[in-house]
Amino acid sequence: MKVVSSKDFKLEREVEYGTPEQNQAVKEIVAAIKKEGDTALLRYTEQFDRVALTPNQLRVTPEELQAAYGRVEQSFVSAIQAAAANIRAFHARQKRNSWMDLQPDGTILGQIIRPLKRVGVYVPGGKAAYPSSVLMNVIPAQIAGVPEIVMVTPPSTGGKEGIDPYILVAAAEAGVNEIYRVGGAQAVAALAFGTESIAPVDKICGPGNIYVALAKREVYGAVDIDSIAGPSEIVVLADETAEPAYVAADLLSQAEHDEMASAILVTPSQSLADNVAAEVERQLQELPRQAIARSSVENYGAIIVVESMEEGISVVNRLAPEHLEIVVEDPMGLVGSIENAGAIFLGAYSSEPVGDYFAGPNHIIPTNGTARFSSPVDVDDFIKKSSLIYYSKEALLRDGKTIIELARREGLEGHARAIEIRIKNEGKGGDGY
Ligand code: HSO
Ligand code: ZN
Repeated sequence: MKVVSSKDFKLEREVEYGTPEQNQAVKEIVAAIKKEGDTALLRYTEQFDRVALTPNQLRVTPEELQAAYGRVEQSFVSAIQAAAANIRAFHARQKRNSWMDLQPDGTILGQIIRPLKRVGVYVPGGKAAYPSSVLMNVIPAQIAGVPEIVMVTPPSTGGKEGIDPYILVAAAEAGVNEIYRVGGAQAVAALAFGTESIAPVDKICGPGNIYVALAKREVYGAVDIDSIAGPSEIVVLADETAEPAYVAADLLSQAEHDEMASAILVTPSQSLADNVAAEVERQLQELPRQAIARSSVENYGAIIVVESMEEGISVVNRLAPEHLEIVVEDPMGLVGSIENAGAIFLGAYSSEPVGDYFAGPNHIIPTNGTARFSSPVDVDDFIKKSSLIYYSKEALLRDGKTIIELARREGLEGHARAIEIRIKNEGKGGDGY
């Protein structure tokens, strides 16, 4: 892992928008699903996933869901249950209530908070098929009160046996029982527009490959989508009190996600920098996903030596990382200076995987610098609000002239008259003025 001074560090970000061919393919798939429904969905599933299904095989049966429990360890079920309980408790604190403000003149203003009615969660296959992400998408939606949560996942995430049983168990534990064995852009389009077998949803969330990401962009507007997640990122801000082996392990924990994941150490301590570099190399040798993690740290990783902790903080704020670990003598003393970070882990024992799996906060967190303006997934992502306005006659007569002034300034005489007709009819002396 390269050790550089802050002056030599250049921040490079890449967002994948897909090749023109990929964009074209996704447009075609979405259009076909919209037009042909199940017929196109089954055709693409056969073409891309090499699984031939009939319409009534699309949905996972209750027996299959139950059978998945027999294919996983009981210790896994207990672990998922314990994680789910923590994630529920954390997200329960985010629930908002509708509110009304009744003013002395009788005016009532407020917001009605309602859950979305139907949400679709995409669960990818391949190296990013994480049961933990099922919990992180489903639980906030449930706490928001979403009555219908459906899941789609490619038909062979568990190889020849069908869907990965760990994914099915996580879904069942989270309380999802409407699951369809479809993936890719075709699954996203089916969720957005509906087919004979799958009713359309209001929002689609969950990570996926480039085709899934492009399909989500393509259907956005017809339905809501979550943000398009980039590769995982971790920044560790540490001083000389940090244990190099722990820091190296935490950097590698995110580097192993993806060749394009980014793991960065920022420190004013040259000796910590050198020791972490050596530790990363030592631990890499033993890591099962060495090839992925090595490629990540070599291409997107860095150890940045800064002049001071103040400079370190400013580097962190510019990076705006998905995950930030503050491993210094007094982490609480620094936390107030961190303006941009999706999740902040404090001290030597708050290792990043604690948050990935267990503590309770969501692990779907803004990447690619977007923590500057956005937040981790939470209950608010699954609600909508309606404004509530009640004006009494007295309030309208009082404010009417002001409203008319604003309407005429915009050249909207119809707006002005909607108010004026009431003032004329009901105001003092009949003309209202
Ligand atoms: N660190 C990932 C989430 C995850 N980690 C899932 C393990 N499983 C989000 O950046
Ligand atoms: Zn992770």
